[in-house]
Formats: sequence, structure tokens, C-alpha cells
Amino acid sequence: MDLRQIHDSVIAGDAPAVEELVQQALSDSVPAGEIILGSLIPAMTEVGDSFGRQEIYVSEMLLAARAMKSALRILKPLLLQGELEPAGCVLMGTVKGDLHDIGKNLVCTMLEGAGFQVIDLGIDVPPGTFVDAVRERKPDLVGMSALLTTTMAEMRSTIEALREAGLRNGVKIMVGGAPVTQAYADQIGADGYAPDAGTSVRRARRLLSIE
Ligand code: B1M
Repeated sequence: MDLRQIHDSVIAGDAPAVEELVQQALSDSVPAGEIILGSLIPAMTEVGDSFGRQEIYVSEMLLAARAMKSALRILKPLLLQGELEPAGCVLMGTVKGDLHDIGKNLVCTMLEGAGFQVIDLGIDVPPGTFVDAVRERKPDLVGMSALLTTTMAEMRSTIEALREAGLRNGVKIMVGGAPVTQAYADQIGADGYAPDAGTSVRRARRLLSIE
């Protein structure tokens, strides 16, 4: 099965075709992880680049995102079939003002697949909601995702809010998202940064001293 077809159908925003091709790839024994890494993520990267060059509209980007999500709905249960090891509890959210959730959902899925309990607060999560959830759910790790340069600052605000609430020292904090870097994570006082979903599992395990 040629993964290029899935890639091209995501770019075209053709969710029914993507679903059919993903099912076909799975019947051809292509592993779920390979479909994600070999076709879905490269397709979304290309969509972002085209949007950046003003070659496509937001509506087209949205259709591509929907197509990617429909593929992930099929693949997620398969990723979760991996071996489960006891791990910690992760509270995850996309920060205030930011509606991007595809990457965050992928990170959640990979963490769940690695045995973490994941509490997903969703998108557009204000610092106060993170604070309330940390107080109530007592996670080991707080994960924040941001895809916009304008919303990255909310990660710092959330860390400040946790500090002001006296909760900062009780949790590890991991940040990620396309514009986020290790340098930025250091600057805002996060404990860890991961550039992609696969690394986020390794980073979470290291932060919680599970090796
Ligand atoms: Co938006 N968007 N978008 N968008 N969008 C970007 C981010 C952009 C780079 C496109 C571009 O211009 N080239 C640009 C941001 C520019 C900037 O800030 N510098 C942009 C813009 C401008 C906007 C709007 C402002 C457009 C507008 O309305 N004019 C608007 C903002 C809305 C808002 O949030 N308030 C907007 C809207 C949208 C859609 C709604 C249409 C849609 C989102 C749909 C959804 O998520 N449900 C969308 C999409 C799809 C994108 C692109 C094309 C793709 C994002 C994506 O899903 N990538 C994106 C371009 C790009 O990133 N190349 C773009 C695939 C995903 C698997 O990767 O999310 O990076 P990613 O996640 C990775 C890693 O970053 C990492 O692991 C993931 C998996 O490997 N990771 C973590 C993520 N979170 C992590 C957390 C961790 C660890 C790792 O620890 C906690």
C-alpha cells in the first residue's frame, strides 16, 4: 500500500477517502505508527507550509485537519494496544486562546499507550482551569501544548498561576507544540520539553523517574 495516497487525501481534505485508505493500509498490515509518521504528520506539515505561503485558505486547512482527525479516530485504539506499564497521571491541555488540538491529542494517545493516565482538559484552557484541575486531580505531570507564537506566553502565565497557588513544586511541567523550543521551556521554568509525541513519552518517563 502506498502511503502517499493517504498523504495526498489528507492534503485534499477528503476524510472519507482517508478513512478508506487507512483501513486498507491496516488490512495490508501497515502498523498504525507508520501510517501516522509516514503519511499523516508529513501531510499536515505540508498543509501548514502551504498556508504559511498563503497558497491555501483556513477553510482548506480545517478540512485537512478533519481528515487527519478521522484517521486518528481509527488508529488510536490500535496505538493503545501496546504493552501497558504502570506510569503516572498526566493533566494535559492546549493553552488559553489556542484551538489547535491534533498534536496534543496525539501526545495524549501516545502517553496513554505508554500506560499513563491522561486527563485531557481540551483546548483554550485558561491558567485558572489548570490550577483548579491540579488542585482537584493531583496529577504527577502537567502538559501544555501551544501552536501559536501568540499563545505560547500562556504557558508562562500558567506556570506563574500554579506557583501563586502553591502547587508548582508538587508537579512536573512539560511543554510542546510547533513554536516551542527547549530554550523557551527553560526560559519559562518548565521542567521538560518534547518536540514530538514519541519524545513526549520518553520525556514524561524521565521527568517522573520511570526508567
Ligand atoms: Co493553525 N496555524 N491557525 N489551524 N495550523 C498553524 C499553527 C500555523 C503555523 C500555520 C502557518 O501559518 N504556517 C500558524 C501559526 C503561526 C504562528 O503563530 N507563528 C497558524 C495560524 C496562523 C492559525 C490561525 C490564526 C489562522 C486564522 O484563523 N487566520 C487560527 C488560530 C486559531 C486559534 O487557535 N485561536 C488557526 C486555525 C487552525 C485550524 C482550526 C484551521 C486548524 C486546527 C484544527 C485542530 O487542531 N483541531 C489549524 C491547523 C490544522 C494548523 C496546522 C496546518 C497544522 C497543525 C497540526 O495539527 N499539525 C499548523 C501548521 C503546522 O504546524 N505546520 C497551523 C500536526 C500535528 C501532529 O503537529 O500540532 O505540531 P503539532 O504537534 C506535534 C508537536 O508539536 C508536538 O507533538 C505533536 C505530535 O508529534 N507537540 C507536543 C504538540 N503539543 C505538545 C505537547 C507536549 C509535547 C509535544 O507536551 C505537553
